[in-house]
Amino acid sequence: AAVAGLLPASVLAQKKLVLGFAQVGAESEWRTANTESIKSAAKDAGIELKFSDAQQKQENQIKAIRSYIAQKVDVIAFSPVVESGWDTVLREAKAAKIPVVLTDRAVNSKDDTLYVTFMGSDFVEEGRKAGRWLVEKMKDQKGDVNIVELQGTVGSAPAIDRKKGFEEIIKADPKFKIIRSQTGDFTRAKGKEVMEAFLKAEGKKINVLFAHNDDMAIGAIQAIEEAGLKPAKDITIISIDGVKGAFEAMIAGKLNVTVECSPLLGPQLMNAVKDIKAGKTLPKRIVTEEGIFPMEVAAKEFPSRKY
Ligand code: GYE
Repeated sequence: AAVAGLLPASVLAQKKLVLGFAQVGAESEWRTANTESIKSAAKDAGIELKFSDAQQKQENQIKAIRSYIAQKVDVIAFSPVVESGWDTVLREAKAAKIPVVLTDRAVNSKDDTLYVTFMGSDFVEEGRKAGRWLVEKMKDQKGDVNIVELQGTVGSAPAIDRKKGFEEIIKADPKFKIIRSQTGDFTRAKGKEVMEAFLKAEGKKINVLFAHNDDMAIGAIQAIEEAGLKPAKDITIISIDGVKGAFEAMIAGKLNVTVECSPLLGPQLMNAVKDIKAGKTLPKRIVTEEGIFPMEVAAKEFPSRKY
């Protein structure tokens, strides 16, 4: 305050808002696009961004949040790698009177006063969309439909919710059977590795792959080809995100469908930061709207894809 007294009002008015953002990592094309969206939106909004990458580790995110509290940033935002275990650090932020915004992934804390708002996709609905597409595609199939599932990061909101939404839809018909389900941690490398193991164990029994994100599907496509099978033909492949890599795979005839999940949360987040500092009340939940893209429309849609 002593220093502020020495500054002219015009300079004070321009004092930049500071946002501390604790990112999950750089595990996927989705995440890279999300980071890019946040960085460029901060720049456009004239907000000073402190950014950290937790390499998919909760302890790193907690450290980053604590350092933002110590630096007294105006707002903290983060995309929680897993759902649980945040109450202590969120209480610390609250005690320091620093508002917190959750972006992309949710926490399962019972105390919703620990954050201002949660903006991001409805992951359960994404899982349902994947399930509905499959039910329609296989409606004339008489025998069992054997599904293998590549789950996202264990304990993360998108992995939990996408599984839940997908199962909710397919359980209506007992012919749909999830015969293997394992995490591929949302990465291409792990997606490939786990798919190799699935193929080794189940071979030609596998009819469908449901991957919780495009990157794991893209890794799995490689494994399927290396096993001498045709992706999207011998094995129907469904994934989520709608990144460019998925559109390329669909155009090449190797992926059947992707459910959209938009990572372009940057502009919305910067608006929220400004609104919070202006004393406005935000809705507790801001849901991203999104669609679904089967391979038949991939070539037409590709030029207008932004991530
Ligand atoms: O689907 C995946 C990323 O949290 C929605 O995280 C996000 C997910 C996205 O690694 O590709």
